[in-house]
Amino acid sequence: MPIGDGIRRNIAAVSQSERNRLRDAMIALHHRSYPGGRGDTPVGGVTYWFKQDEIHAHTHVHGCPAFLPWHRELINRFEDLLREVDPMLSLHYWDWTTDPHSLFTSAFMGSASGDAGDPWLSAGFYVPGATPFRSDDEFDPSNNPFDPPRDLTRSVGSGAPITASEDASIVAAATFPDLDNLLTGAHNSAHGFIGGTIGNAHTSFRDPFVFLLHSNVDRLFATRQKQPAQAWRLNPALVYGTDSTTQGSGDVQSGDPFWGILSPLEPWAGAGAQTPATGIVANVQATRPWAPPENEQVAKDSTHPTVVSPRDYDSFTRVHLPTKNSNSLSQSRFGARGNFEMVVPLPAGGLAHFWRNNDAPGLPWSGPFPFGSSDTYDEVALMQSNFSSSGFGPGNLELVARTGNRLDFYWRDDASPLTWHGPFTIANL
Ligand SMILES: [Cu+2]
Repeated sequence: MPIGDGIRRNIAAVSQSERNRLRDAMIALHHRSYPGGRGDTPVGGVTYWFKQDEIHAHTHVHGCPAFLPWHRELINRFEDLLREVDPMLSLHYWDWTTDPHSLFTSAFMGSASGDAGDPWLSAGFYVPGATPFRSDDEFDPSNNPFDPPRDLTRSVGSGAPITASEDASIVAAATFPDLDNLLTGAHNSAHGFIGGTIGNAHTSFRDPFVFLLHSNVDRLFATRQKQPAQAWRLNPALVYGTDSTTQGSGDVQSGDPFWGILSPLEPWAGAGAQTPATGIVANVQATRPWAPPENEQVAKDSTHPTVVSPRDYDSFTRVHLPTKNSNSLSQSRFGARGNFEMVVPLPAGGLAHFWRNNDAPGLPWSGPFPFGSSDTYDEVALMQSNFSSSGFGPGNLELVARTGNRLDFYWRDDASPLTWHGPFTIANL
């Protein structure tokens, strides 16, 4: 599992040394601050770490259509900050169908019950008895995001909060509103299961574990988008279904804002980015540096390609693309122009056929169509011959696949139903 490949992994499978680097990068974010000082309006000098809680508190994107895309933007930006510290890192996830207790140590996420303690206490993520301090009431007018909270607590339940079959229902959700509903429910249960600071929607982003939890929320959203033959879920115009035209309304100060898919992603878009066309959520506080004097606003909404396209997770189905000089791609005589045909080894074993219709508008690829033995192949060579099952062409596909020192032969009829035959072992060298 190479560090630095950009893939977000199940944190349970990540090495201790990489976990240490992730922890150290989070702590380093508390040693970097945005410009300005505590008494500025809007407040300046907030550390990159405390900024996460400030962002969350100034927007409260929950129970509304923008919940999933907004949190995707938040964690992607957080991953980018981690990579400013250590470019090799990815924001890994907690698989909430598994018991997280092994993560709650003083070397990684802190205690599972009571005070979180180290590593966060000595890093200053919370300061018992601090004055001034950030209270748990987000709407307390004297609350300043510059200040530390006085505590960070947990009361992790036993076992795991969500079952594999619940995850499967989330991924199988027919519509975006169904997905949003199911995933919100599981997410709420996961927050409650960890308990303490993360169990309160107003303080949850004071606990670093929230990013491992939200990476998993995002992974399930992404996994549904990446289901085979559902490419429309990666299309900004289609992914949100009947939620696509929802506008913002409500009020952050009331604790009940409603963020639509048309809403700009706040606070990064700047407090003035909302218009009657996007709908308006009232009382969004200006948040630096996406406000004067830095003015680093970025105007995006949930349909922006960087929000619709997920980052990479280890649980996606993926294929090993050929890296050697294997002729796994060729142009056949199927169709008028000749389709492209490709066969690649699957990481879990077997082979998969893809083809591109070179006569259709948009030149669409189809596949993967798995076939073959369960052996893990290293490379393949593919061609179309003038043998013909139909008797009159266009020609069968012929394939040699190598696993270790063994060469296997497969062939596919050029007549419906286009069946692959094999493996027939050619040689074991
Ligand atoms: Cu959450």
